[in-house]
Amino acid sequence: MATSATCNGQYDAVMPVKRNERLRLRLMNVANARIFTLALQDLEGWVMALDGMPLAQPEVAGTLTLAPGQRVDLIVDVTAEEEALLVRTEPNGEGWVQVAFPVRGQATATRRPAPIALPPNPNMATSGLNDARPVELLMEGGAMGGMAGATYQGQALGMRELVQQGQFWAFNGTSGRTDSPLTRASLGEAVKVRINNQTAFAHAMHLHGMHFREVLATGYGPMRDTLLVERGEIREVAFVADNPGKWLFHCHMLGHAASGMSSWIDVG
Ligand SMILES: [Cu+2]
Repeated sequence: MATSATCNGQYDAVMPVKRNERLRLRLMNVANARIFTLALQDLEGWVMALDGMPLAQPEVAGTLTLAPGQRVDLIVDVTAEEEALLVRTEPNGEGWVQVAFPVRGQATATRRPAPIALPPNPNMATSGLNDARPVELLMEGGAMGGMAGATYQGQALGMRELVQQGQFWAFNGTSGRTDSPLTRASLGEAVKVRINNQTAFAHAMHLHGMHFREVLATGYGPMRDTLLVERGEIREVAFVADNPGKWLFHCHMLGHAASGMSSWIDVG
């Protein structure tokens, strides 16, 4: 049952709905490694927020990719006559029903107009990102990664010795969390982290304490706290260090985090 996946703790989850009913769905990927590829069927939906941060404008929901730790808030109208679905597509192309929404009766005779944006959260204005200080994050290791070795608990170890310690991955040549952070930011400083995934796997990089925006050729992406970085990709995220503390920055595939992919950022 390699393709089993539950919803609210249930296989074959069923949620009865009414025709023309408006639902607010919050999808959270709480799997520890699986990347979900989801789509609505006979439901018309809008993405309202990502990782708890409202979008400036709702976006029509197409294919939804959810890496471990990522969240998406949807507003969904039931357009089906008999049954609507949330469908999951596996990497091999197979389609599975993640949730079935049988239609029982009608909520209203006509549909409501498209939703307007949610009000923004505090601290969503991210001015100063253009002048952000660059920080490098090189991700290495894992099977087929070709990593020769890394520093672990202050010692330079070869790959075989790392594996004996349960370590498979490294950030900037170091496996696991250390006393020194990835970077120290002063309060209010803008920082951008260039995430260079030189492994043969995708990783869901998750920042605690603050949200970031991806640096794109067209500007800045939506505010979120978890970014899926595919194998071989280089992606950049920028944020204003506006929350004092020591914040984890780690892969949200928790087996990866436990075996080397864990770091932290000091804001003070
Ligand atoms: Cu990972």
